[in-house]
Amino acid sequence: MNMTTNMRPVSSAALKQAVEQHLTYTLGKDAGHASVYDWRMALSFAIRDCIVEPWFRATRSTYEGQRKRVYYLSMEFLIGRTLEDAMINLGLLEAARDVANEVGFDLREIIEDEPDAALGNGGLGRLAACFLESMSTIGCPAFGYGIRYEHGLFRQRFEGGQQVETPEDWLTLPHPWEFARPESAYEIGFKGEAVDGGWRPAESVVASAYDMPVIGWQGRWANTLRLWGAKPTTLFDLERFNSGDYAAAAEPEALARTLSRVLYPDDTTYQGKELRLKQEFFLTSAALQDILRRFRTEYDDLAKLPTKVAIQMNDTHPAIAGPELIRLLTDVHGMEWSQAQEIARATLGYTNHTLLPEALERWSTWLMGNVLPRHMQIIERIDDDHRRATKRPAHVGIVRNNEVQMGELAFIMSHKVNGVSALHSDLVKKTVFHDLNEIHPGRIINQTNGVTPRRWLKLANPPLATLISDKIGEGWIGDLEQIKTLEPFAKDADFRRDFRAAKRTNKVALSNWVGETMGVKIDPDAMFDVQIKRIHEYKRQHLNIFETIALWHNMRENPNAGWAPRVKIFGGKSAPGYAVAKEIIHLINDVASVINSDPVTKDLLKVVYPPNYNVSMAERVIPATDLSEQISTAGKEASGTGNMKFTMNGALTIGTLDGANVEIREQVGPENFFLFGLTADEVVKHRRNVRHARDAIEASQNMQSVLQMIVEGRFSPSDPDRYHGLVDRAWNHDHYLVAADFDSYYDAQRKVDALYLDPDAWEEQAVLNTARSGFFSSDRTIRGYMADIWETESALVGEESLT
Ligand code: F55
Repeated sequence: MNMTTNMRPVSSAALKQAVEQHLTYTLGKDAGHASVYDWRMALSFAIRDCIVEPWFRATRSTYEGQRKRVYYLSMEFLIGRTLEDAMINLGLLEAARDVANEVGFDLREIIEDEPDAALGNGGLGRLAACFLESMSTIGCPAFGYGIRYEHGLFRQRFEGGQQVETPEDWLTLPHPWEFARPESAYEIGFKGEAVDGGWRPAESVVASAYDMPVIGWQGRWANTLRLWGAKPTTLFDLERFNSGDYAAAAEPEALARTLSRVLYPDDTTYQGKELRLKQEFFLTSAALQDILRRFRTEYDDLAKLPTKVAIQMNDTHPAIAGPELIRLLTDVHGMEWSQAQEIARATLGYTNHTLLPEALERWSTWLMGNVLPRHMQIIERIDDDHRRATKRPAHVGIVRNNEVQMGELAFIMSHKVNGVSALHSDLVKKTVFHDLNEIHPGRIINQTNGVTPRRWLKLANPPLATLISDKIGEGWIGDLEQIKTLEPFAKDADFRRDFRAAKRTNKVALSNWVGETMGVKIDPDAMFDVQIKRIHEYKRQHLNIFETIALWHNMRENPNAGWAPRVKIFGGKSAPGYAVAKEIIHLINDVASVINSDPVTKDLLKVVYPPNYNVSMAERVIPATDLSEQISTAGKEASGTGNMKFTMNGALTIGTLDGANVEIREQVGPENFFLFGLTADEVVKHRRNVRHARDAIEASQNMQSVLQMIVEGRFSPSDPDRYHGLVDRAWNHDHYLVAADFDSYYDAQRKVDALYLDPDAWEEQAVLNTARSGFFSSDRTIRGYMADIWETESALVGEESLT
């Protein structure tokens, strides 16, 4: 079979030859003894070879065209697997399948041998990965900058239903997608003292670059993800070694070893830990030094920086970029203060991903002054300048209560600040940055998130992707707006049948996987009702499990009332130190074991919670989902991006008016979305009533029964008191208004039941969800950033490709 990448046709035979060459000469393995790992490595190298040329071409074109470059600074890139994504974007999947079959392996097995690169916690990190892919697809010249964590997000196991964390070790085996660039290395200082217009650090490490190519759809363009690994500046402090202080002599090595060792596993609460601040500065300083070095090889006037460089800060984690850029421009390159400040501001943009107060980064002035003394001075001067220029009173500003407010710093040092959904951007203006918004009207804008349809539809859901392409051609893959041409087929009974068949194929595959990995039998004809995301009180997995208990209870009371059979599927990790989230996990698992062994409801209800939810698990579960749970307390979920993936894959959503749910409902039509719950405004008002939970529970027979069953120990018979704390919080400290929304949620679920029992009506709505998901492509989001923040243009305008 002949496959065409953009560069040149690659036949199965040619690919096979390339794979065998790598097996022999790169890996030194004999085909007769090669394992799945060996074939995976050989195939990865062969595919990687196909990326290198377009990668070079893109780099050359950017240099030659003197194009403006985008630099996306992020502490997290939640990439998942790379091999299949690369093969899909290069059009080599079928050729690879032939090769695998010929050498006696199943391509799926080879693909699944690759560990996930889990260099992120959740939505923020996965968004960064989708953005990289979209920037390559669109031809936006860009670099991602991040940290090459040796250990990504921890692995999750359940022991007695409780979360246990174990270290993740994706880098134990060689990583075929990276190119080490030891020649691109920068010294990163810490501590010491600020001296007259400069800084004498007391410790330092070296940031050493590792590059991963990021190939866009059809190989039209490729960008680079540059991850920094920490290396000791000197292996040994010789002076200390010679004086006999052996432990102190090894200190530089110790710091370097810890710096890029592990990803902080918190997705909301910031911790104020010194190592985290050092990691943030490590990433930011390495990136900025690299950016300025590259700029200076091409241009001589640093004043032109904002015309050729746009730097985006993914949340406040790299917000030290403001002071660091000023420091490099002034202390190192001799620019005058006010010009440096202007240049930095014109270059930087800041994306806000949360309003939760516990997530807003603040560093004590003591810690900041100790770890980054020169930056502390610069921050104070930025703060003074801003206060004077805007006549703000002394008690507001970046430095408040002996803490550096990183949100305020990022805002003041950026020319644009964006939220990630329409509702969220609105709330950003009204709440966290209310005052700054009045001082700088127009600086806050919205860029609603999106997800890449290559990974989240074409890769994850081959049955549906093929069906769509058969109907409307392949144009939707590179231009998701085209998917709206599917809309008329919602009325076509044959198409609905095929759409349903594609979903069923995915549900059968998921059922088999659940059976094999968890030993629980689930029925592919039951409704698959899914909530997968980090476990957090504001995301309200407890609302979902409470409703599950009520449903089970009512099914038992009246088993023949015409219930729609359901499988409740949960997935997600809790931050290791988040006790309440861990308790919710425990409860879900306890409820699952009771319900799954109940003979009365065995054909009506099952609850499954596969451990260690990650990107690869999402790719398995989302295409098999009928109902998407997006049930956060209104005003708390900045956007959500899982919600968009489900919509694309033809799931219906049950959700609150929160984050991007609002826009999903607008796009798919309110009649094709199950809405429930209080609005963001109502939530604020409701909380003023201190009895809000008590009143709601007393008015709800269902909710009372649920809490009664839990408190009696129905789900923890060996330890009946286990959930007394949880139930007490439901009555008395229900910050996320579970009780207030419970009845409305329960009722909406019964409407879901009714629709599911009418397959034709369900399928019509499901088709419309997919057909109207065009807005949620991250290609659209990136075009928005390019136009409104980065002021860059695609390098591919007027060109089909680079060839
Ligand atoms: C990670 C580290 C810290 Cl210190 C704080 C937050 C995080 C983090 O992972 N945040 C996160 O994932 N935020 C999410 O960003 C998504 C992309 O914009 C949103 O869709 C989602 O609503 C938001 O919670």
